[in-house]
Amino acid sequence: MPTTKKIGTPGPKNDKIGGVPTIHYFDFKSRGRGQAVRLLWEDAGIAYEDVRYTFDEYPKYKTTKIAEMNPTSTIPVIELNGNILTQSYAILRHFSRLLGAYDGKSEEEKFFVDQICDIVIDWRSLFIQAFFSPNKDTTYPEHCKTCRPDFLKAINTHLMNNDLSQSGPFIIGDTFTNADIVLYQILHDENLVQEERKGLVEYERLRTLVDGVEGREGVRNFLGSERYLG
Ligand SMILES: N[C@@H](CCC(=O)N[C@@H](CS)C(=O)NCC(=O)O)C(=O)O
Repeated sequence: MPTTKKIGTPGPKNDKIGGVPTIHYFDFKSRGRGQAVRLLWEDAGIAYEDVRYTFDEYPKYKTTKIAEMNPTSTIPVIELNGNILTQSYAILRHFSRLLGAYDGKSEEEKFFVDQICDIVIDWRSLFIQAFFSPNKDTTYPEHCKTCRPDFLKAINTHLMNNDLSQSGPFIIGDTFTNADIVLYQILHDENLVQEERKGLVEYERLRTLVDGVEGREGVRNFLGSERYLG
């Protein structure tokens, strides 16, 4: 049976999004696409219900409950007021719009947010392919030597060169967006933010971004709480 936990106390931000959402996702520490959605809610101070499936029990639910809710039969799946939301990046953008936050203001800023998010989408797909491969012992080290540095360099270069990134730690300087969340989450899941950012020594701009994300009140409280599972 999946575990269900109520997180937080419903407040004004829940009113803004129209209730208390439920997330269905793996019980995979504080990792994965679903965790990016949880992190946005944690940052915003949104109460939610956290339904977690172990990797062993998930196949049974994938073909039943999850398939009934989501035609692609993948997670995360969100329930909110009888509506079902699927596709994690669309979900993040949806909650950003509902909250009137987590996005750029001008078209130029919004484009840059989406552009970095798109790179992270590509990166995560290749990360998952290598990390969950039956030949992980060879595929993941290979990923860490080849694809991963390419993504790190590309994003670091974007942030070093784009004027929008110069006024603060985030992709859009002082403005925290959903692209910062997905970027932080892939860096976290690749174990690059742990152990004093050891994995980011060559990428100063990315270290600055990670410090900025972890310095946000909601994120800091989450990381220091028992809800953070590594
Ligand atoms: N584009 C989708 C991808 C969803 C996806 O592949 N989810 C993975 C977990 S992160 C999943 O459901 N894996 C189990 C499966 O496909 O059976 C999204 O962003 O939500």
